[in-house]
Amino acid sequence: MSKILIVDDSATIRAALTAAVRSMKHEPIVAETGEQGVEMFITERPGVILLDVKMPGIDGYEAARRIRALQPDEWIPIIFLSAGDYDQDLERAIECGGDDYLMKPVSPVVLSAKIRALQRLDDMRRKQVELSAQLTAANRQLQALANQDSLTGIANRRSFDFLITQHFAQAARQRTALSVVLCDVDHFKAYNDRYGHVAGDECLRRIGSVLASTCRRSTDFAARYGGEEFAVLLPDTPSEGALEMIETARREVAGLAIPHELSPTGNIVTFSAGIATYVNGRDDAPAQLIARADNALYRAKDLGRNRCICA
Ligand code: GH3
Ligand code: MG
Ligand code: MG
Repeated sequence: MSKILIVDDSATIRAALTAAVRSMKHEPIVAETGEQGVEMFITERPGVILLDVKMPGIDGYEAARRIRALQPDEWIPIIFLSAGDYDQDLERAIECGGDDYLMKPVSPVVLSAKIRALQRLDDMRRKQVELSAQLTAANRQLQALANQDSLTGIANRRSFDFLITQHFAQAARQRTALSVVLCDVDHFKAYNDRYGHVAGDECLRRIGSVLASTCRRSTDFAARYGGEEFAVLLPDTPSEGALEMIETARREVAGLAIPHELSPTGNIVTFSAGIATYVNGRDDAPAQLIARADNALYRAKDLGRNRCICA
């Protein structure tokens, strides 16, 4: 059962339509003028509107226009009722936002069939709107998954590559600093050999979450770069700031004291990091900046690991 709004200035027609709507097991709501019809549309939220064309005050066309304007993104079936010239009125009715047109006197059988047909359309439209909302949500979820590393849950290489391109261009344009940190877990092959890959995976998860949580600013960004390597992007951050950030993360990972009895760096899991900072057009492209960070990382490894070195 749905609410059917009847708008007609004639008491006889209102009574006839009310009876017809009741016999269809719908709930009739009645308005005597176009203005009242618009009001009742707002307060009653009917499922279908039966709208007389000729009424004192605003006519049916104007009432339909106002109703459509109230809900530009919604659709509610409107059937015009008129005694006028069929072809011309029908054209105008559709133009004013109506969906169908009935000649008076209205046959209850025809009215019932038209209401059913329009309700079917309305149901289909609702399902479509719902489906489209589900699709949007699924797309959003997919987008998030495409940018996420499945092991650690932090961002992946793909989103890092995308963001570094953006931030590099912005740093060049606005003459700001952009720091990149590459981190590599120390003696991780030995860790896997000694404790197994499952433990290795868990270790990477814990390091990833330390790096992500050490990113304080909303533009700071940590990603798994590949294997046991992580990358951190720090826009608008000079090398001293980047060093401070990654030292905090390094100490925190060491503080986890994950046992690694084959590691010479204190028999715990540690990582090394290389920092490079773009400033004053120093690098031509993101790849060059990353290469400098990579060189610094190699130096950190050479100097004994478990340390952070600036390029
Ligand atoms: P270094 O201190 O010089 O970095 O030594 P390393 O052993 O960490 O370096 P190497 O590149 O020789 O080995 C990296 C190891 O990281 C090899 C591989 O077993 C491990 N690894 C890479 N990706 C994953 C992963 O997703 N899960 C686990 N468990 N291990 C991984
Ligand atoms: Mg490595
Ligand atoms: Mg390593």
